[in-house]
Amino acid sequence: MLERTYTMIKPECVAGRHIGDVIARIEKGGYKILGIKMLHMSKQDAGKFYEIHKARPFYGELTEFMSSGPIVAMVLEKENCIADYRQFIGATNPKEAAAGTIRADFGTDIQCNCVHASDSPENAKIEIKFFFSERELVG
Ligand code: 3AN
Repeated sequence: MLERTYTMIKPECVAGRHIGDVIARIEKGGYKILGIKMLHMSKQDAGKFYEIHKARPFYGELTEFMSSGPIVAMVLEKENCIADYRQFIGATNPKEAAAGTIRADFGTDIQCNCVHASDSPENAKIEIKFFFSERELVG
């Protein structure tokens, strides 16, 4: 089934000038970019976006980090996009990510792991809507 996922290039990866590297991997991996924008989230925005992690001990640190600099937000489309893309980017901890994945190659640690990816169809819908209107996505 043709699916959409939400991904974002995190602040440390943007600051490290890896936007082009990550986008090249995504395109070569067969993912179609339906929408793309660069923005700097406020701490409040980051808090809302990561609301599902509110109870986790790293929530404060995570929202601080995600609002520390600009991010690149994207909507991707492919067959089985959500699960495939999570496999494609590698494990949350870059040290455990499979060789050749985006997180293994450009991530630093569990927080600075280069990219975010939606983890379910429900969350993909919510996350896409958080950043993009339908008008901002190509058909
Ligand atoms: P994923 O991004 O692979 O779905 P989750 O859902 O476990 O991973 O975590 C969401 C985000 O929270 C991660 N992308 C990571 O940046 C951050 N995170 C997860 N675990 C930790 C941790 N132990 N310390 C700091 N940040 C963490």
